[in-house]
Amino acid sequence: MGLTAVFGSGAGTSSYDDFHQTAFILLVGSNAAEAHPIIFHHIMKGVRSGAELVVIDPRRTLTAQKAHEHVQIAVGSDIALVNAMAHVIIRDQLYHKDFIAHATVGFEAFAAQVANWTPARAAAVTGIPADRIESLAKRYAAAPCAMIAWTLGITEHHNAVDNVRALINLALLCGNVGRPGAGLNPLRGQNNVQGGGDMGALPGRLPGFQDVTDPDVRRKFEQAWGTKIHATPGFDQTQMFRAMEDGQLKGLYVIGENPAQSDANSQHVQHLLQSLDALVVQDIFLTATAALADVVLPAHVSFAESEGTYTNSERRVQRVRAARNAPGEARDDLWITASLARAMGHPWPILDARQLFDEMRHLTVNYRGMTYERLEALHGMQWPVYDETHPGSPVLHDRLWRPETGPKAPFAVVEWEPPVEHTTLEYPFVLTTGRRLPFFNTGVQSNLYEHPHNIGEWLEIHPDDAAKLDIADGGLVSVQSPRGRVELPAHYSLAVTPGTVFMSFHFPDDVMTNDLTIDATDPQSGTAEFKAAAVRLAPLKVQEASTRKEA
Ligand SMILES: Nc1nc2c(c(=O)[nH]1)N[C@H]1C(S)=C(S)[C@@H](COP(=O)(O)OP(=O)(O)OC[C@H]3O[C@@H](n4cnc5c(=O)[nH]c(N)nc54)[C@H](O)[C@@H]3O)O[C@H]1N2
Ligand SMILES: Nc1nc2c(c(=O)[nH]1)N[C@H]1C(S)=C(S)[C@@H](COP(=O)(O)OP(=O)(O)OC[C@H]3O[C@@H](n4cnc5c(=O)[nH]c(N)nc54)[C@H](O)[C@@H]3O)O[C@H]1N2
Ligand SMILES: [Mo]
Repeated sequence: MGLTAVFGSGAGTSSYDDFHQTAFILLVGSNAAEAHPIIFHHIMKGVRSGAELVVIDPRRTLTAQKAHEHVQIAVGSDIALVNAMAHVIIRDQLYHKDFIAHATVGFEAFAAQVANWTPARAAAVTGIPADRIESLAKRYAAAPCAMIAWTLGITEHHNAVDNVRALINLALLCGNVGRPGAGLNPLRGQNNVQGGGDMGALPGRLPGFQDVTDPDVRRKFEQAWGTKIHATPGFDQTQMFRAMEDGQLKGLYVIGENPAQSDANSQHVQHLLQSLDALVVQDIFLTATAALADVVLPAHVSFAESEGTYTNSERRVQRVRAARNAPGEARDDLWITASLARAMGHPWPILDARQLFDEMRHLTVNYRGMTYERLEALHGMQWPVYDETHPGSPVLHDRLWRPETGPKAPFAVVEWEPPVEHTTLEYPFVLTTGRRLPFFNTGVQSNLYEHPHNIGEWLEIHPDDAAKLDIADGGLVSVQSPRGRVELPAHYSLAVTPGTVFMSFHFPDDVMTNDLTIDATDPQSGTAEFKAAAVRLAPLKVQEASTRKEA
């Protein structure tokens, strides 16, 4: 959303190689060492070539431990920090005047607003001393080129888009976009998140991010597909659940997702899923969501048994091949979808992935010049690829550096807001949630195997907090938010600061982390504030513990 608003496309602007040649890497709200190991390998390659690495994270993660500087910021205070960095850069005239004049709009209004964000004011909000903010700003501005990368610490907040816009402001200020070693990179969580977006799996977009409200775009697809396309965007996932609340939406078809355990405020989500007239779940495992379904479509064809393409965080489209045959009568998702269409009276042929790819690339400028042959010969290609002689695009928005005119990149005025749920005497701790290296999301794909680390969920708590509450290391605690309560062992950790606790959401069958999280969402992106909820903690004696399983 944030990148689209500024540059017209929602994708990382540079390549993994740019991490190797950059002078400065600002990694914000991202535990890349545990959650993006491949990109982190590229980041560390850059560090070995001399880049300075700064990690902004409320926790001292594995990633933070590898950084030259760890900025251990208060949860939900990134905008205050970044606005103050911009304040210093503008006050000391360290910004890129020519780039701003040529390629951007809105600088004056932005400068006027960040003038109010002195490092002293930001220090009070972020917990980072003013002199460290000054120094960070000056080092970022002095770097000949710098990369900014971010993930969920930025986007899983109720003001996610503002968080992203603040980071884009910083890059625009120093001309750190559209040239080698500089760029803005939202690291993609799952192997094909970018590809899903590229294919139009967004409520208002057709393949290639083409806008469904544009009549010319609709006409093109209507001709190709022989069908009428609605001019209004559909619901995003958050809106779907709101529409269920209002009784407007009565049927849901879930493919490859486990929302009963992965969505915030899950008691409420499960209640809504149960109230549907029809819930259809298509998954390779019988998930908690599938357990609530009226119909389960077993899609027993995993990534290792599929043909097709994935698009990664640097917009590189790569071929994947079936490494083994699917078992028994297992069907792939494509076969199931086409068969459903036929059962509904539409004569869809069963196409293979390559035929679909060819259809799509002729309708999509970004993919036009890609063929399966070229993808194989070139080890994947980075979109846009305009024709079959075009080499692909390692860097986006380089036109901002050329004399030609075109849309300019707007600065945004963004105000800091604290997380929706404030801590109170009743709920005095901030719970932030995220990932741990050996496990994947709701655990459906990572909890079935025997593994020494497979020890279940635990709460990370600072020993000072634990001492005050008489919580033993390894002792059982209850964690309660205004929405729900869980019980789990607590472990002392110096990675969190006093007042903040951390849990993953990898073991929902035993500890339903998302019973605690808040479903406040960003109004533009629809993303929930998974990264900040207010909770209270209490030690439990073993005999008091009433585990979910017993219940
Ligand atoms: N091993 C493993 N890898 C994964 C996954 C997995 O489940 N397991 N899941 C994949 C998916 S779907 C995704 S989206 C990615 C996510 O990858 P990441 O975003 O790196 O993972 P998280 O641990 O959710 O959150 C990142 C960091 O944000 C920090 N944070 C929390 N609040 C704030 C804040 O207010 N400001 C800042 N600056 N930081 C904050 C947390 O302390 C945490 O270290 O990982 C992907 N990779
Ligand atoms: N508390 C908390 N909650 C979070 C987050 C957080 O940081 N904290 N992060 C959020 C984020 S970033 C994400 S991405 C979500 C993830 O939430 P989900 O996507 O709901 O979680 P997964 O466990 O990855 O579920 C993926 C499902 O896809 C199925 N699957 C895998 N391959 C295939 C296939 O080829 N075909 C079909 N049909 N199915 C397949 C798997 O079996 C699994 O059931 O969780 C969100 N929830
Ligand atoms: Mo994700």
